[in-house]
Amino acid sequence: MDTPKKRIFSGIKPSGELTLGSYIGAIRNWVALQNDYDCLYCIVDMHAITVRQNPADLRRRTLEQLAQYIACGLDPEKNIVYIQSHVPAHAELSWVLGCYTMFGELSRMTQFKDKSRKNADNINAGLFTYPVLMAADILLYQADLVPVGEDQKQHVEIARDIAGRFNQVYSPTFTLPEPFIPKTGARVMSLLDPSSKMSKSEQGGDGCITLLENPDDIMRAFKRAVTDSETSVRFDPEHKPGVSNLMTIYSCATGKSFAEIEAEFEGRGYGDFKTAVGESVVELLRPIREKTQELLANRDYLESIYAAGAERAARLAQKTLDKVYRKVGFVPRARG
Ligand code: ATP
Ligand code: LTN
Repeated sequence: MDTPKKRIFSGIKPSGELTLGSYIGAIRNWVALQNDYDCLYCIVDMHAITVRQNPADLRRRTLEQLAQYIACGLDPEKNIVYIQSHVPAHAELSWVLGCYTMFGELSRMTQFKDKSRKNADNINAGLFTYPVLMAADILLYQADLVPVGEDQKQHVEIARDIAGRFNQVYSPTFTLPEPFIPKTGARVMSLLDPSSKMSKSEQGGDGCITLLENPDDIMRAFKRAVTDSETSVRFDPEHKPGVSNLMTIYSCATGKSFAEIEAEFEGRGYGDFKTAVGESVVELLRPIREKTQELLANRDYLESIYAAGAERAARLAQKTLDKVYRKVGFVPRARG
């Protein structure tokens, strides 16, 4: 008998246009996993509102993100693709898990500290309990693996801790999830400031490449990318963060190894190198951009995808939620 496939869950907030970082650090890996795992890929709109969003933009970006998931190669037949707010069990489990999460452990989350600094006028409770909702996302589906970029490792670890605690207090209920982080491209840095992550909520300017960006803008951004005062293309993230970041991007776009890239640009200047990286990204993103535009013109199709996705997800989620409600001692709802 075949062993059942392992379960994967991951999500991205529709808090800005998807970037080359979201693609290389997350979506690209989702696509690679879709044949060998049983996968759910979510658009986590409830997480997005922990930072103030313009409602019309949030709605537009949510649909755009769905189109982009598919354009990047996620097959909505093979995977469950859906919108978080369409499955109420996320919010329901999140409340319960919050009662098994400590104030102290949430206070240590680096993303909370980081976002509090950046949104000092809106340090709301949702921002603080964000990891609890994320734990609910993952644990509802009994996910074994959570493919994310490096920055989300701490959040998957706290989900695991919460699951372990709940299992300990009651009896085995949740699968303990593990982060699944790519070897190359786990952290794509800003082109203008290679010490900070390329981030979709800090767009504008040439530091960030969005998936829908046009070729001229992509080339301009790469030509302006910050490097260093040497001339050699060499992978050394500590001393040459800008060049190493460009090498990572180039390697992901072309499949070439760092050694091959170093050999290719031996004795050539940074100008040639930046042009080559830019061109590789233009070619990487071209089909994604075109396919996204095509899908966005077909709203009925997109609606049928997210409707079917939510239905399939809700069925799986309800099983876990029922189990949890029973274990904590809630009276089952009367039938009929
Ligand atoms: P925001 O700026 O709104 O916080 P973000 O750009 O950091 O958003 P997320 O929605 O937090 O994007 O991340 C989506 C997924 O992409 C996560 O798995 C995250 O780890 C990964 N990711 C995001 N940015 C990068 C990056 N620059 N390099 C590698 N992975 C990334
Ligand atoms: N916190 C993540 C987005 C996210 C997520 C998840 C990722 C929300 N729920 C569940 C993996 C699994 C982020 O900021 N990138």
